[in-house]
Amino acid sequence: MIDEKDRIHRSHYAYQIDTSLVGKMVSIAGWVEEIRDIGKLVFLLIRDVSGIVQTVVTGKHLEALKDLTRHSIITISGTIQIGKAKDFDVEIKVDQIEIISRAIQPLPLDPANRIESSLDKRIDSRALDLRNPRICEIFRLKSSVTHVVRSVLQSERFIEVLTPKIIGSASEGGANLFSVNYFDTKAFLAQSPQLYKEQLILAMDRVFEIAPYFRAEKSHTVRHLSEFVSIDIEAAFLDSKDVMDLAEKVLLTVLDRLIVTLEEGGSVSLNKESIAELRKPSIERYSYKHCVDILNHEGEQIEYGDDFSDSSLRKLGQIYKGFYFITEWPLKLKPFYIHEKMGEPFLSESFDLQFGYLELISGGRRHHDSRKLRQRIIDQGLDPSRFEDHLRVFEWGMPPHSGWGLGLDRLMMVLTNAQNIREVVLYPRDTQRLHP
Ligand code: AMO
Repeated sequence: MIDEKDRIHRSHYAYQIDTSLVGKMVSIAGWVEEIRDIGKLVFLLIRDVSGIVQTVVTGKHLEALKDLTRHSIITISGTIQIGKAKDFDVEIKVDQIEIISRAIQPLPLDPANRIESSLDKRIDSRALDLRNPRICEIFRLKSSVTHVVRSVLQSERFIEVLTPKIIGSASEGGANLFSVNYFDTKAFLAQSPQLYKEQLILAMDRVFEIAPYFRAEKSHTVRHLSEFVSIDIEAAFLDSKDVMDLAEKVLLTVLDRLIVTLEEGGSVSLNKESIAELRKPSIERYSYKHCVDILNHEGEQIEYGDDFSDSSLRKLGQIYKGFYFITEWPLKLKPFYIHEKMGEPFLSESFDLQFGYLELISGGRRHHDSRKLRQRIIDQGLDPSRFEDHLRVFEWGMPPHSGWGLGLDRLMMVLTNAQNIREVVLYPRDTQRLHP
């Protein structure tokens, strides 16, 4: 039988080591962030996912440190004592030490950030990059954000679903599709859950999905990836305004929860003031027509019906900082499933949610009449025979419905003030990157 004293296991995470434990034996496990050799003793700074602890190694235990490299995985048992270092109230006087897994030297990057690495280099070695607590925090935050979104939507009676990612025909029109060999035929990677989420409200009334989607985006920008995560909702008997209200509720709840997290001192990668500044009582709504007028007034030359170029959106983003909706886009700029505005057939019951120049959400009311939907597919130059599986569902009693898709990665850019979407995606995929 193994004597309990000989067993090295983790009794505490770093964040739990404090003055209340002085005189107690603890065992921690983590990686060596720093080795400070001052002769008769060595200070090892051990980091784990929760924080950092100082440990003091003396006497016979120094032998174990021969060949020890930074970032090696180590377990340490010892007694907590009051420390003299200004950064640590307490330290662990080492009684037992085991080097579990040695890290090579030199490592491809220094997660402690003493030597700065480019974003590309960091992504090349992402697993190691995440040992930087600021970077790891972005992804902990992303996990909290999806948690909050889920709880808001579930409290509104939405059912979480997962729709196929390998599909037989395009969901958003033909462009930007990745094709894959699917046994003896050709399949595609889903660009969005659009058609499935609409079909599901036939019986399920309200559905949402949080999942990755795939677009063969040729342009290399700081806001487009070939694989991105979207939060999609679809709801029966709600109109465009209703689902805009819901988007606003989701967003403001996310901001409120983040503000609470920050007040509790819970995040290193967020700035409380900047999040609080984003949290307005409500989100302004401007019509497309209003935005065209404003932009033309600012010297842009836009005809009603034109889409906004990148430079127009950047100008608009300078005028309307923070979150705002652009509503009632020209119908011709919107996908076939979007419903026209009642009484104004050239406009649509649609909206985008912007943050400055960045589009975060698009959504709107959908067609629920199968004949109109078929006609819109034809009008957009698409082949209705490719949509038969979808169109037949609309003959089984389809309720009026609306929905939206929110780019989670783009939302994380806003919340963490990242200038490049690749900062907030673990393993980004783009025209130039398929590894790691
Ligand atoms: P849309 O194509 O506008 O709408 O996509 C919805 C949201 O997803 C995000 N997004 C992207 N993020 C990163 N990289 C990309 N290549 C990328 N493409 C889109 C954006 C965007 O606002 N079916 C509709 C939604 C709906 O009407 O319900 C759709 O897919 O934040």
